Amino acid sequence: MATNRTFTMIKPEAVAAGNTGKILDMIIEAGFKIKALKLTTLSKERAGEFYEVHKERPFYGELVDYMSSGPVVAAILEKDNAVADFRALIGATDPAEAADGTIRKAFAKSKAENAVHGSDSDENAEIEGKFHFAANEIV
Ligand code: RTP
Ligand code: MG
Repeated sequence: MATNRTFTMIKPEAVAAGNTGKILDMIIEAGFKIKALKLTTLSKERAGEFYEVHKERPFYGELVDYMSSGPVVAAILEKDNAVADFRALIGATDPAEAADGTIRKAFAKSKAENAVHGSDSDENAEIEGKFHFAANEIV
């Protein structure tokens, strides 16, 4: 995957609340092109693997339970400076600290249930995209 791509998931509580369309609209309006998209449910095992980097953190068990609690929408997005620009669009992890106009400010319920994931580096964007999508599912 090129370095102008990032990976996102719309997290279970945001999908369940019916916010998928509004969140995708904000992403597209911000200039990102959708290169892959799917509705899927993560098993506990897959959610644990996805967030393995946080294995030693106190919230890991809660995070795995949450991310496997219902369908998520996974997507690969393309834009110049995709990783950093998408992190800016989603806002701070804790919605109480997220800036106005960000997706988390608009839709996150709490620091844990915070509506969206965004890759934190080009390297992780590629790993995470490949974790969710086969080559023939990416345009
Ligand atoms: P993400 O990876 O999902 O884009 O979120 P992030 O970079 O902003 O935050 P990160 O530190 O990577 O944490 C991953 C996710 O774990 C949950 N979390 N809960 N209860 C807590 O204190 C806590 N801290 C983090 C959130 O769902 C966070 O997005
Ligand atoms: Mg993170």
